[in-house]
Amino acid sequence: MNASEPLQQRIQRLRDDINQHNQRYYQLDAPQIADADYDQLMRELETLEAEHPELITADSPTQRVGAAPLASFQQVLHQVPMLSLDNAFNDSEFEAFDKRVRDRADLTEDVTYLVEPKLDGLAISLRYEEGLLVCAATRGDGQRGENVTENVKTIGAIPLRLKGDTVPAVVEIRGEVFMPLQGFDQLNSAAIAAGEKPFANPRNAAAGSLRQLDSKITAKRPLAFYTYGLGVLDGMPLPSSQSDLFLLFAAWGLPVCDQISTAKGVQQCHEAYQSLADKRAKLPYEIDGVVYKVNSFRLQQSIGFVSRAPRWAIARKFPAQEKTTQVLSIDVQVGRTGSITPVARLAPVFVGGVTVTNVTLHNEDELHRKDVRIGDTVIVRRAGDVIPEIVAVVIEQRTAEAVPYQMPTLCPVCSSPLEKIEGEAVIRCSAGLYCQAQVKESVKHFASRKAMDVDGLGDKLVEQLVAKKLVQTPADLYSLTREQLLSLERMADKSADNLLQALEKSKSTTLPRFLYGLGIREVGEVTATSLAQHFGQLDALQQASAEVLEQVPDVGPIVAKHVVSFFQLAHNREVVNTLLSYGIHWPEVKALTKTQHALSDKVVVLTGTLSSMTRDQAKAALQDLGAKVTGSVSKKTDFLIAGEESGSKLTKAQSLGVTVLSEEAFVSLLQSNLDLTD
Ligand code: I6G
Repeated sequence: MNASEPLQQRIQRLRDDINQHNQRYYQLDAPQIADADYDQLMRELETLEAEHPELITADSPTQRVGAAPLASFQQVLHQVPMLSLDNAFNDSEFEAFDKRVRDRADLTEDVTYLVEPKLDGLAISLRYEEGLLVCAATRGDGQRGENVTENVKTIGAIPLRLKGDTVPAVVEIRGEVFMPLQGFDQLNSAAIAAGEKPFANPRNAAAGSLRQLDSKITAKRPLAFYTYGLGVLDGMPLPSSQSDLFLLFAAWGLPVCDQISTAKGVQQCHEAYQSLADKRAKLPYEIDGVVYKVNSFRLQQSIGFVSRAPRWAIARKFPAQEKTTQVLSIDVQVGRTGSITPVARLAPVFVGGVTVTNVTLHNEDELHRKDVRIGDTVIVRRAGDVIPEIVAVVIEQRTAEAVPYQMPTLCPVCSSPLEKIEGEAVIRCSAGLYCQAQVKESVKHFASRKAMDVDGLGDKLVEQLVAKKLVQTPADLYSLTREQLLSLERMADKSADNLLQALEKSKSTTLPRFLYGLGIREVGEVTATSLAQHFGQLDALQQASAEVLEQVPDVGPIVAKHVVSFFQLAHNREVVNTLLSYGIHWPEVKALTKTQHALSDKVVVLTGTLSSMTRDQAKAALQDLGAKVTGSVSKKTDFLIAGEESGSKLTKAQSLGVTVLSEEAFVSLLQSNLDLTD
């Protein structure tokens, strides 16, 4: 007889019982035992495993407490890409989607959709091999995410092993990690009580908690999870529909949202949307819309995918939220190039999932057009990740004391005169880098993600470095010493070392990033890329005249003038030379020939508003690569580049199966030689 048999059995029974209680607690919201009794079971299991470490298994509930902190997250390549969803913002956009679905599938009858709330959390992929959770990864860019397995193991709602007899050899479960509202409120109350900064919203709290290098911190955060879909499935046939798949998920012990339903035809879909919109305020978690998916997998397969999203699913977003609040004051901020931006300081108002206290009024014209005055009651709007805005003043509530705001005539930071240039909407501080506000902003810009990407050099740190005069130009960053960093507030040994390492790493860059980081006026990422490709060498660019610069595709007289003036200033030339002397380097720029690039010879249409470049710049960059830019979408169109608020062209492109590129994808395509065609 095997002497360890009873012990193994006891351990297995404890694990089964604990897993069952976890499921009842986290998924069914119906605990069957008191917390103290649950703790007792856990303690017994821990004791037995401590006495017999050879019996510890990867799926034991004791393995959920968190592991040793990581230095960084490893990258994970998604075997099946994690796609995103197209959006519909009103009934008619949803109806157009339904029509496209029926046209593609050649159907006249109503389509059955699975309808689920769109949780405001973050998407994650869970890989189970022979039922055991072996890897959890964030969505990342859809192709590659971060390995957050240790953190995910601490989430009680996520099974470490799938249940039942139907478990496949390999399955990747896609779902949303989120923070329920009650847990979020408790976490934030505790943060405030401890004098720490609270999270802006449950989404940020969930993301911040999941991206902790120390999984013991994640273990303390009240995270939850709902399953929504599938990546890889190996070793069993796919069920016939999305709703059957959810039954399978539940049988495997995965958490499935109890607000999922099916709806047949447009009318029932609208009703399901309205029903969730009505319930929204009472749900224990935040949702920002409703997801519709064609229910039948056979139909889904016949409809297919476009670019980075399935054609058989759509997210119908709830409308932007609006609230009223009071303008407490108006002041101005000084930007990197001295631009003076009026900002309204508001009585804090919770709208669209965040507390809004400041809203930009963009420039003097906008301030006067909206006629926002101190003391006014205003309507504030925020949708999704969009920056909040003042929609209008509630004129009926204006008091006699509310007088129009006068823009200052002197810079609020350095007291130099402000100047307004003919034809420009903005007013600028005339002091250039004598103005400490402009110094701070230019250093922040230089270190930013799209420029030199100095990890860990946040705004607050730059502000301290500039205020203490340790940094006055971007080049000064590279002469910072460990001692200087340690003299800053809240800077520990490890953070100082990490920052020095990040600065060292940033020295290896690309010419477009470096040029963009210099902060030359009107030189965004796209223009920086064009300049780098045209000149190849920094020297050649520095010496170029305005006429020569104007030969670069998206460079007009204004950009050319700014580039020339930038390099004419001795101070700027000195900063560039010092940066190079610290060892900043980049690989040689190889100009791509037109036929090599994924966009060459392609027919491209631009639509919507682009944020990092003008339409003309985008057009010029495309033409330079040999693309043909046309005004309307047809079967011959290869790519539609869709900015914000794209309208009918996007709908048409989707209905014709044209590849749609977001602005981000377009910029990375311009900067690379990837072929994104489906
Ligand atoms: O059902 C879903 C919910 C949320 C999704 C989804 C999602 O993204 C956050 N994304 C995709 C690509 C699909 N369903 C198919």
